[in-house]
Amino acid sequence: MAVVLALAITVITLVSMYLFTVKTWWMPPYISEYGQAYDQHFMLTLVICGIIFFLAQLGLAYAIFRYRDRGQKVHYSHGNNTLEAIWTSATAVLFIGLVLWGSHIWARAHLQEAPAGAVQVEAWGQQFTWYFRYPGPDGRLGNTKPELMKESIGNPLGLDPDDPASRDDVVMPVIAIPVNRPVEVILRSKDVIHNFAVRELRLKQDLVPGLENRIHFTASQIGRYEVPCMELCGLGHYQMRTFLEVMSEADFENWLRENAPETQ
Ligand SMILES: [Cu+2]
Repeated sequence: MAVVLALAITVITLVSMYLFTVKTWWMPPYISEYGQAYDQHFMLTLVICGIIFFLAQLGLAYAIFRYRDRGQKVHYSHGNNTLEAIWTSATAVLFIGLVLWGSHIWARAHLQEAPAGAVQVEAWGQQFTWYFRYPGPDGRLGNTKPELMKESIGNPLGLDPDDPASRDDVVMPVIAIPVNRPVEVILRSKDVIHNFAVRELRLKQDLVPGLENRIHFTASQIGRYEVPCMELCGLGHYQMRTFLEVMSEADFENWLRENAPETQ
């Protein structure tokens, strides 16, 4: 039995290593300025963890095989405190080190301010749908009021009709952006925590009720990319998805104009 178990662990280890090495299931190519740095850091983490995984699993298989029951007398072991202390601190140093090493990539998208002139889009999460708001020709996102939020009259975000800046705001169920231009997305939630994630941008950020979380990026490839909600937000979470449409500058201007509200 021990021999079978040791063999099974070895086979599972080798198959897992193979799948990662030939990249059987892999990320789509990146389209943002963070892609290269993120992918490099991801590979570094994967290689380090892969080597540790490989050695640990083979060690386990070896121990199962070597110390299998052959009718010998059982020897009781208290373990080894020194070894435990060494590998626990080594793990801590390794993981905290990887986080510190990679944190500047994260900070570029999440903490640094968006470049001046970035296209602003407000992204709203709501169980279980997305809304995206553009400032309109005046370049200003108008006031919103929670008490005015009403889907049935076409005002899901509670745009305030008394604020002139709100009147030209464009509200859409998909997010369109121009290619090769900096975009700032302001993330807000109407109810619970949601998560805005686009694999191709290598970006992921929570939408937290009461906060305005900002991220920025420049998309370099025209196309249509999935935007799933990446935070389990309730029963309908699985259907909370929309698309990021990266367009040429001209197509984007047209799209905004076509979807502008009638009352101006
Ligand atoms: Cu959600």
